[in-house]
Amino acid sequence: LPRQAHSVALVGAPLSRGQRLAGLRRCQVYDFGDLNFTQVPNDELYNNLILYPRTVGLASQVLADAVSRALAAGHSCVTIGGDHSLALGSVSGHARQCPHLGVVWVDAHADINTPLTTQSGNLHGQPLSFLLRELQDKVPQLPGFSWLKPCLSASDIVYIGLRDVDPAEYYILKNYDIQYFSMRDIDRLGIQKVMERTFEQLMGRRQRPIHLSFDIDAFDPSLAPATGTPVLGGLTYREGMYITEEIHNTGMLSAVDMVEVNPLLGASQEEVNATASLAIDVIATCFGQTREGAHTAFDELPTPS
Ligand code: HAR
Ligand code: MN
Ligand code: MN
Ligand code: MN
Repeated sequence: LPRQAHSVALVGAPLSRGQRLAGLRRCQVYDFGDLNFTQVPNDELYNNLILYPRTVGLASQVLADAVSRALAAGHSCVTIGGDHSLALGSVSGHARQCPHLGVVWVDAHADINTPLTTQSGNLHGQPLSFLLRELQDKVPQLPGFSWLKPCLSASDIVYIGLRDVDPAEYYILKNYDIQYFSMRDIDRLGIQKVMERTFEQLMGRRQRPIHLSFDIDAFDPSLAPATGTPVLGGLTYREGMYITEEIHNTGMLSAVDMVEVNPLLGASQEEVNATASLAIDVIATCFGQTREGAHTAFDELPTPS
């Protein structure tokens, strides 16, 4: 059973064509390992609305191969975006190695519009519709997407942090019985119960590898201002750390996406830095950083001579 490996592969995925603002790049963690995504020439709108289908489709295909290779080599894989359309690739590549994975999707948004329900035309609001088996009769074939096979069932997904859900997305969540914990649910239950129920849903019957897809806009905009679609009333720092501590503690974390950190959108360098270091704390906590300090070895107190 693949579980959290003791080495981590970092894949930089500077994909920005799944939304319409320029500038989404990976956070500054390492200066190497960005995939080479190319803008497909003459990438015309699909249906007069959807932006860059061929560019996003091709980049996701390249990312799927990279994630799959990293996992096959025995690493856990962190994909540093980039916008959330890259989950098309990271989840597909992960599922190639771990067909029974479960997804924890931490986000203000549900990102499950179909190409026929999207209002914005941005693909970062749609990745889960392409990945979900149950939705395939509702999803048209987009140019650049022929490689993509749906690899998730509705019961394989749990959302945390929702507070900006479109009408068609709400219809999908309800009709396909997808488990979600909105900010309101976090207010009611508290983050501890939310995490208990998350793992009950995903691992109640058997252990399975976890894919954490973490959109930085899940946090409150006061903490993560440098992002394209901030929504008031998001996660506190403590809730975010509790989520990732608990995910680490399962021992089953296999892949992480960190997405929608956009340095061009901070009002100041301080805002950009705050957003980036928050993203770093999320990733570090996923891999064992604790608020109690237990991750740093310390063997012996010095004795006065
Ligand atoms: N639901 C809206 C749409 O479909 C907004 C989604 C966008 N934003 C994101 N994704 N950052 O989580 O366009
Ligand atoms: Mn998202
Ligand atoms: Mn979002
Ligand atoms: Mn550990």
